[in-house]
Amino acid sequence: MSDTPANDQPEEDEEIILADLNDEDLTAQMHDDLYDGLADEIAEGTNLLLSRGWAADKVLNDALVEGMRIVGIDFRDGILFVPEVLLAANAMKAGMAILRPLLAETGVEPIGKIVIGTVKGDIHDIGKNLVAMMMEGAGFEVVDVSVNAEVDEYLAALEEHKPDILGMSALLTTTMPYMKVVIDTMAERGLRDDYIILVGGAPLNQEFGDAIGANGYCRDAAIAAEMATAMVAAKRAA
Ligand code: B1M
Repeated sequence: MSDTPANDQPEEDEEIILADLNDEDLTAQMHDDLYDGLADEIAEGTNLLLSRGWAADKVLNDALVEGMRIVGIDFRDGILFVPEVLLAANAMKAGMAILRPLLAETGVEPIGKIVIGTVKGDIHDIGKNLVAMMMEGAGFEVVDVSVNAEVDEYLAALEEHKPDILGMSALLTTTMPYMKVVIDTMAERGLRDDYIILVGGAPLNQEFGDAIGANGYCRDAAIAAEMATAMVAAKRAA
């Protein structure tokens, strides 16, 4: 029996030369590389597509956002887990870092803006960071107020950045009530209806989201990005 690979099948570890691929195959390969969290390859693919005359927003949408959409589906369905998604998000950021100045230059508008942070008393940031990255992948500009965010920090960020969405994360049953403090303070100051408010975090559920007056409870980062996209589109259409 021969130990050579069957016919024309490439060997498992055969190196793929991105520059040798046509645009369609390169885009498909970038989806795979994003899925596998290969930041260097994503940066190389992004530069290659740009060098072939692709507009920055086309590279963003067809190569990166589409790749991240596939990652998001498998994350939602339990096929990919947090470490893989963080690597994919990191790879996406490598491409975004190249595209960001070009997008700004050509005046391509983000589809919306979100201020996001983990609430006061809570330093869990992995889920919040994933949501931020997924939001970036979906085309949002993200302002991250980090962790342990007090109501005044949220309000200052809303005032300064004028986002469409306020996103809040909480991982502790002791900190999740603080979301209501933020929403109530916004209501007291007549700001509540100016923003779409999305909340998430492991101990939350839909009932809690409804009870505190959020516009949406997001079970995971993929749902958060989907919900944000749909709600901003609806707000723009209204
Ligand atoms: Co802590 N911790 N922790 N912890 N920790 C939990 C949350 C806990 C459930 C563990 C347990 O006991 N089983 C428990 C809470 C119990 C409770 O409240 N009933 C707990 C505790 C008790 C604590 C301490 C109090 C422990 C101590 O010191 N005695 C302490 C509190 C510190 C503080 O915040 N003040 C503490 C500390 C820590 C570490 C620092 C060690 C570390 C955090 C590191 C970091 O974040 N940089 C940590 C970790 C890692 C966890 C667990 C193990 C994992 C959390 C995580 O990152 N999950 C956690 C147990 C668990 O949840 N299974 C636990 C992965 C992440 C991707 O999921 O954050 O749920 P998640 O985010 C998801 C969704 O929820 C949603 O999308 C994300 C992605 O799909 N989502 C949003 C989240 N935020 C969103 C915001 C949105 C939308 C969607 O806005 C639009």
